[in-house]
Order: sequence, then structure tokens, then C-alpha cells
Amino acid sequence: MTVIYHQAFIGLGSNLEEPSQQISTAISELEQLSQCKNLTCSHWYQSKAIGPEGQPDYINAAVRLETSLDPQALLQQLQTIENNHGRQRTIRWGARTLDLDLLLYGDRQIDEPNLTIPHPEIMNRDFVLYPLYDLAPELELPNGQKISSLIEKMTATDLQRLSERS
Ligand code: ROI
Repeated sequence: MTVIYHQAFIGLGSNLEEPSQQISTAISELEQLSQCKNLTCSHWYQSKAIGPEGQPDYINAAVRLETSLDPQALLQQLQTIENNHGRQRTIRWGARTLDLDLLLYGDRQIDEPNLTIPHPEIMNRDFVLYPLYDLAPELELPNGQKISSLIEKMTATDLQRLSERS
């Protein structure tokens, strides 16, 4: 039987409890997911929090992987990893130990109550666009918009690329 793999992009973010450690562990956990292979990771970035003021800066990154899980099954795996990192879902846009966002799944467009793909905020967030560009400079959204054009359109960014992944 042939198993079909789809390319998925996942955004990672953390601003609590040693964010670099959270991101590093999450990447290992993603690497070990069953029915997923060939994971690659973007550069890591430090970004100012979007959301309520007074939060620590975030560490952000993204990974690309190939998966034979369907989008809902992959989402469930991501939520399990978030929960294992002690993620509390209390304050909207509040600080968090680990956020894993399913950004893109092949060229699928999905609008389900718990899952919208492409992730609706991709085009507004430098901390998502730059890591995606690292992974796939030619990448286009399912509507044909190029990640590189979206980056060019961003006015200011205070994103800082980190030199070391630790
Ligand atoms: N802000 C930044 N800089 N990075 C994130 O990953 C992030 N994630 C979020 C909210 C709370 C919207 N703000 C963020 O979910």
C-alpha cells in the first residue's frame, strides 16, 4: 500500500519557563511523532509579544515536515505536545509555555470549527513569515500569495534572528 505524505508547516512560540528549552524540546517531540518524517527547522527569532502588555518576549520558529496524518490527527498531536508542556488556556493572547500552530497543510484550505488552514494570521505576523521563508523561500499560500511578497510588504519589524539554537 502506498502511504501519501503531505507537507505541513508548524509555527512554534514560547515566552514562559525557559522559552528556548521549550522550543528545543518541542522540536525533538515533533521529530519523534509517528507518521511524520523529514523535519527541518527554521532559524529561531526573538519577538515582542503581540497581546496584553507586560509579557516577556517570545522565541519563535517554524518547522516543515512530511506527514501521513490527516490535518485533524496532526492537530491533536500538536495539542498533546502543548499540554505536556503545561500549556494553560486561560487568558486570550496571554503568555504561554508553548504554542504550536498548524500553519499550512499541503495546499489545503480548511475551515472547521477548531481548525483554519492556512492559519488566518500568517500574513500579519513577522514571526511566522520569516521562519516560513527560511524553510521555503519560494513558498506560496494556497491563494497564490508568495511568502516573500508578504515579507516585502511588512513595514517595520523588531524581530531579532538568534544566532544560536539553544
Ligand atoms: N506574540 C509573539 N511575538 N509570538 C507568538 O508566538 C505569539 N503567539 C500568540 C500571541 C499571544 C498572539 N502573541 C504572540 O499566540
